[in-house]
Amino acid sequence: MRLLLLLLVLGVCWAQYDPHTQNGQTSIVHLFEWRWDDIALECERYLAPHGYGGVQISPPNENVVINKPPRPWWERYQPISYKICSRSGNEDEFRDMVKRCNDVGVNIYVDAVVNHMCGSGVHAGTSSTCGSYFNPGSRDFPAVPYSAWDFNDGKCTTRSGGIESYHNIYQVRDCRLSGFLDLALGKDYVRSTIAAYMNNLIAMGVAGFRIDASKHMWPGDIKAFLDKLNNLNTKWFPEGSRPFIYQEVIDLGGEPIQSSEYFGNGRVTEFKYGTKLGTVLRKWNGEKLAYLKNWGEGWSFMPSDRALVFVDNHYNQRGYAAGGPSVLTFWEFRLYKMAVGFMLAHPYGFTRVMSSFKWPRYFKNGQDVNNWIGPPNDNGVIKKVTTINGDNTCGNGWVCEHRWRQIRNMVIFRNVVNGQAFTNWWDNGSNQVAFGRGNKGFIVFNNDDWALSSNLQTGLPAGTYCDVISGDKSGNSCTGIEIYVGSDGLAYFSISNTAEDPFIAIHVDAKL
Ligand code: QV4
Ligand code: CA
Repeated sequence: MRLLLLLLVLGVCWAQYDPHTQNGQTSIVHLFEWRWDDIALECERYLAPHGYGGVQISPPNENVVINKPPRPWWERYQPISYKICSRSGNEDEFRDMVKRCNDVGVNIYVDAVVNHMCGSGVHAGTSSTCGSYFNPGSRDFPAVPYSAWDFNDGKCTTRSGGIESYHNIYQVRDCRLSGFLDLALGKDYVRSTIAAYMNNLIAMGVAGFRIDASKHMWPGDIKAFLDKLNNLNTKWFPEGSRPFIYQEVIDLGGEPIQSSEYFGNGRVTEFKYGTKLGTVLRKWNGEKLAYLKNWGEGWSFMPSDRALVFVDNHYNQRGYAAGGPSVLTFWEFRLYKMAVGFMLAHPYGFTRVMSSFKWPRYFKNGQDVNNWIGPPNDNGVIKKVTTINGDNTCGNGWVCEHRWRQIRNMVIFRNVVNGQAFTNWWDNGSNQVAFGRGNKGFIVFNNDDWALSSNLQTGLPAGTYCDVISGDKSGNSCTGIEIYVGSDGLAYFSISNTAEDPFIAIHVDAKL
């Protein structure tokens, strides 16, 4: 009885940290700015067959339209109402996407922008994705509805009404972030309204939420609306499943607000992860791969079971401050593939892969002045993701990092080694390292300026393995490098420092 109670309590406590991914899948992908009809197709034709467990989608609710063609991507972070109506599609298309993705075992996670509405300086009118009227000046959002009572104007004590210091926790929570009208989350009406929006999505079948700008909401206020959420739809999820929650808190240290304040509500984005990994792979500040031996909590990251990790996100890939210049992106594809490969091989955290669109980067005084530019579009209508024949890459300006062979195969690697310990670490004291995951997988990196050639203990059963970085296993042959593991678990690795991808990964599902 006591054990049962304990299990019950544990089960309940654990629930919101569990992404509820299906079929042993262990990673999600952010399909940034994709259309709902394209995501539905991608779930069926690519994500499910290649082991992706879910998709983080862009905010699905109505937002302000900034009429500056090609329209900034960031207009979607200025809500006007909770109608499911955005540049990615309407409610019918949204429902169709959730159903089709769920039907093939790929979950949908919604980016929930609930700290604020649009900017205070936006003109009143109907320039919104569904045409709903709004008036920021009088705090009127009749399509929700919200009115002046529902904002924090009275609670914020700065002269400007905006956040002036990140060292004052009251300002950060109660004042306007970049001018956005700050919702009064202390009010039950606001909490209930937000919960109703999220419950509407849960009923449609979504599996969880990224909570945007969580640092700017009191942890207790977030808890209050999360407590009002229903369990996931039993058409696809086990009875009693709680929505998966990950909160966007940028905590790089040095501020009074810390990620740990939010652990009670769910997971938290670990921004130190990509910042540090980028620094190490770039060999800045005397860093080297050998130092990754105690990667994770050893680097003063949050506990692994609270962390949502990623190499880059939609914000810091554009050079915005959250992480700084060390953050690696698809623009630096060689190091980027190594970073994502390392992340997916390493047991720390729950992993999110980024999938981007290209924009015309243009630097003035070291600043990318085009980083606001929105997704590929025709007169404002988001372009479809086209896939190039014969090859699996994407066209029309979509980068599709998640389809790059090295990344896609490491997503599969992570599924194969799931639950296995971090084992057989090896390093040369410099930038050549290797590690295994129990007796299921092994990975070797060479980021030195000279060749790697070593006999290493892989921990794997004897046999011939296909390197899933340089190629694929197809039938009983391998289109890339082959690795021979002896009966003692040892294998010889040779990686040139000028190799296209200077790393090798093998696992038991790619054994020939
Ligand atoms: C401008 C000035 C402000 C001024 C304001 C007055 O810059 O100083 O106070 O006018 O009205 C856009 C513009 C921004 C403009 C603002 C208001 O870029 O210049 O302010 O609109 O009109 C995204 C973009 C923002 C964008 C926003 C809304 O990144 O540039 O702002 O969408 O359109 C902190 C937080 C963290 C947050 C990050 C941006 O701790 O939580 O700032 N990150 C998340 C998302 C991010 C998103 C938001 C939060 C906001 O990852 O993508 O902002 O929802 O670090
Ligand atoms: Ca706030």
